[in-house]
Amino acid sequence: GKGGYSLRTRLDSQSGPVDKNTVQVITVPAPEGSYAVPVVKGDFNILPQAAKIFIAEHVALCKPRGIYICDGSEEEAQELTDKLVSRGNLEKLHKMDNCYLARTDPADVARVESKTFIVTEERSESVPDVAEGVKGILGQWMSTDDATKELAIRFPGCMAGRNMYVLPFCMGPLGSPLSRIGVQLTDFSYVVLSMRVMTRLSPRVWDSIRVGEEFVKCVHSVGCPRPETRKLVNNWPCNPEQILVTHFPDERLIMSYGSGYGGNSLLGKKCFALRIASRLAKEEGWLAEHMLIMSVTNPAGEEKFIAAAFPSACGKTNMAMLQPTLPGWKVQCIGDDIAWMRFDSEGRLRAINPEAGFFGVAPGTNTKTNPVAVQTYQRNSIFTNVGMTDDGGIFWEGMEKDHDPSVGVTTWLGQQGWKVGEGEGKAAHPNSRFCCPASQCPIIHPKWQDPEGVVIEAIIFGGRRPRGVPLVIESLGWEHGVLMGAALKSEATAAAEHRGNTIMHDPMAMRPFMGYNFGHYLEHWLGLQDNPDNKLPKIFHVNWFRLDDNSGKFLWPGFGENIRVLDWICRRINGEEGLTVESAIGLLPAPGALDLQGLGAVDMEQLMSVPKDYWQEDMEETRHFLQQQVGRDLPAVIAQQVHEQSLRVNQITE
Ligand code: OXD
Ligand code: MN
Repeated sequence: GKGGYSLRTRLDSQSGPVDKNTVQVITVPAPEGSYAVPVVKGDFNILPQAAKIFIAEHVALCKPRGIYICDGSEEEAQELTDKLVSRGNLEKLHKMDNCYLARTDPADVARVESKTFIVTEERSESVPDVAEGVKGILGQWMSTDDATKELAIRFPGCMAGRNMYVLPFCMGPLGSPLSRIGVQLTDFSYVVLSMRVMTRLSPRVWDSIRVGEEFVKCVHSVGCPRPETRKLVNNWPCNPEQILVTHFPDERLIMSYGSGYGGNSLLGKKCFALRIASRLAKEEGWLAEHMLIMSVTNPAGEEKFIAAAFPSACGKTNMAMLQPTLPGWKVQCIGDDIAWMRFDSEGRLRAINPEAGFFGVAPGTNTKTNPVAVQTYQRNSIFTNVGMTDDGGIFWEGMEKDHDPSVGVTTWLGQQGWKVGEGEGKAAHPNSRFCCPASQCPIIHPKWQDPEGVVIEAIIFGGRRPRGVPLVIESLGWEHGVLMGAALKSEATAAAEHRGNTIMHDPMAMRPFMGYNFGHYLEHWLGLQDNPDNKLPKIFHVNWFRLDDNSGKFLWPGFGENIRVLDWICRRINGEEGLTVESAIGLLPAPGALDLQGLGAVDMEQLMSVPKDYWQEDMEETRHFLQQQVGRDLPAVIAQQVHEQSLRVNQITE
């Protein structure tokens, strides 16, 4: 490649005997002489050459004690599960059906954004040209040289005494032209079990590689070679001081070290399906976005597909599984976190969910906020860092009404006898998760695995905005819609280290997941309008979280009642007239256009108001943010959109 990270070793095909009764042994050239390793499961010889080389290079580097080639089968999952149970990494949840609980080292509980980097030759490929003296928040760049050095400190010998699991996986339905394949190497079987839920883990991927399909190379190590020098907590292997998550988009390579937790270790998700994929998408003219995909069907049976981007922990999973309160309406779910979208030959925007499972934030999920998710995770699911009830069920904050208070809870920290309302601290970590197969979702869309994808007709952006931002706004056009996404902000959640009430920028909900320069990303979005054949979806902004200025209570009930907003959006897609009034910040529902029947009192005037002073300040802040953070890479079209909206805001008469 362009001088990128590479071991430059060769596999001279020294694989051992193929006799079923003898162990296959692979010998690879390593810096200090050849290194031999047994294949403890699978047949190395039948793998495609490109995969053999990838594995051999990393065997030479990481020095595992065995190679375990996964096939994704039930039996394999059972074997790995049993082993993790016997080692105390997993605990069976007896009240549920084939469900397990994992407790991590409390030092390994979250995506580590500060240790996450995009590695390219040129800085400008990865991050925008920020203003002098400004710390960029739209991704972090590391030079190839620095990354090579950092990895050389960590990876050599990092899998000593552990198996290297080899996972062939597909993001998106197997065989779909919109899907992409990858191979992950990992030294932690919890990661194998989770990847088996979240991706299509299948030996069919080897066939695709054999016929020359490009695969994303994913290398993951918990960074705990044996004999262990670091005392494990909860027997959870990790190396928090040394965490490093690096992406090499030019080489389609991810190298992640030190963490066993979700986004850091399930490399198909954020690392591949967002960071690497957004780069692929830029090169190839499609979109990889942090968006749910849902379908909404009205009482007349008319169906629309919608994609929606919200920053983490804004209720994206809840919205993807919304239970409409309006009679006759139906919502079905295609995905809750990531959308891959591409215009087809007829100019329709086709979307697939690249994932096969839900990896949802547990706290706050209950039979009221998301009854569908509750049904989905009753079987074949892995819970991480939640509380466990004495009768072998699960518990977390927000589940109080679904829980018998006389039953004790063991907290995520292993503290026994914790009781609701009495126990100190929290039962579950705020970032605790459920990991469950999407196929179990009772409202999963029949087309959720359709290789063609579904046709997206609206894109929704949203965030937690306690002040100033109306319930729903329709953009004035594509460019204005891209500004809505670029200016996306949300209130920091209590789970984060940031102080409450701070509103943080999270452009396109992609701030932690950008795979390349955000200015170029905006150009890419704007460029989609250059093809006159493209049927661009309408763009909206929603805010379920506006507070009453006097009482401080939510102005809008949210959850299932959000169908009323989706109803309006669907009618707007159909081009229904008379539904809007123009405001300085976009089109708002005309009085009476939202179906509010049976809702009780809602202060629509406050909910829809566009306060001049708030928006003057907001536009100034947005302009400043884009200038500072995107700097010279900010497309002129977006700067112009900011300018025009500022002028409109200045003309508000109150
Ligand atoms: C997630 C996230 O886990 O956005 O989906 O953090
Ligand atoms: Mn997410």
